[in-house]
Amino acid sequence: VKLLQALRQAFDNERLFLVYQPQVDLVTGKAIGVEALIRWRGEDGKFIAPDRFIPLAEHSGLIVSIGEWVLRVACHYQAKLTQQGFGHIRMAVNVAVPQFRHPRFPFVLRRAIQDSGVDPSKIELEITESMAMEEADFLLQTLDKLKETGISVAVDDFGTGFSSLSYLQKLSVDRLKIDRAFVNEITDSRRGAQIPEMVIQLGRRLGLQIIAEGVEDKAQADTLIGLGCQEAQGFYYARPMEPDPLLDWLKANR
Ligand code: G
Ligand code: G
Ligand code: MN
Ligand code: NA
Repeated sequence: VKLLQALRQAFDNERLFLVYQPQVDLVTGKAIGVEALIRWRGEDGKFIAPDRFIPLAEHSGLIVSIGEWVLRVACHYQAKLTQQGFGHIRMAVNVAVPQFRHPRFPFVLRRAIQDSGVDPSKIELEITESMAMEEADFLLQTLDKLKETGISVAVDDFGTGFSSLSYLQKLSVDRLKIDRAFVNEITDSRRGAQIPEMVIQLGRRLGLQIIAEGVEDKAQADTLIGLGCQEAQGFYYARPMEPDPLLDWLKANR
């Protein structure tokens, strides 16, 4: 309860901010996108991890307001990137279940796009695999409505949830994000590569793009390239950065 109160205050006092982690084309190594990630710096200067406060925000419903703010800031930042000559950079934004379930969400999304002037094809919503399963029927209806705006959709943490294959075929998603737990084991043994390999093949069959998250070294990147994975995100390429350092990084990595 105390942490939730502190979170409310931090949100009201604008002590939440976004960092952006590059996503690259595995073969060329060039940036193709970024993921917006929320950060909270407490009054003592220490960071509180999103893994701690996002679940709290979800249970309390505060995530609906926070999520709207995240979406608006991320859209504005993509529009700024476009002005700076990085219009091709896709902006991935995490969306929590209560946000998605909120009847106003399609409206909130549309307004964030309009107000920022961002090209909606450069906005990608990340929904978690568990959400995709639990909310399958609801998602089926909502996703189509959201996609009318021109955005794309990725399934985050893919491979952790044993999703049924039938929903993947029905849902209009564009990309699967291989969970970093699998990427972490990919070079351990032949077995370690089996799930990523399967996900990549599944993506190919279903016409979905694949991005691997949590890539931390060259061996992992090379293995993923060998498996036919297109895109990656992880500390090997870049850590999440604040807007100005990210722009510098993009300029240096053009
Ligand atoms: O940035 P970090 O790796 O610490 O993020 C930890 C978790 O918090 C991840 O699962 C990520 O999806 C989630 N997260 C980060 N930013 C946001 C956000 O803006 N909204 C939601 N719903 N989750 C986020
Ligand atoms: O669940 P989601 O994909 O939204 O979470 C992204 C989280 O993964 C962020 O908190 C980010 O800080 C973290 N992350 C990004 N790259 C790496 C990496 O290479 N290794 C590890 N351990 N975490 C990473
Ligand atoms: Mn994510
Ligand atoms: Na993830």
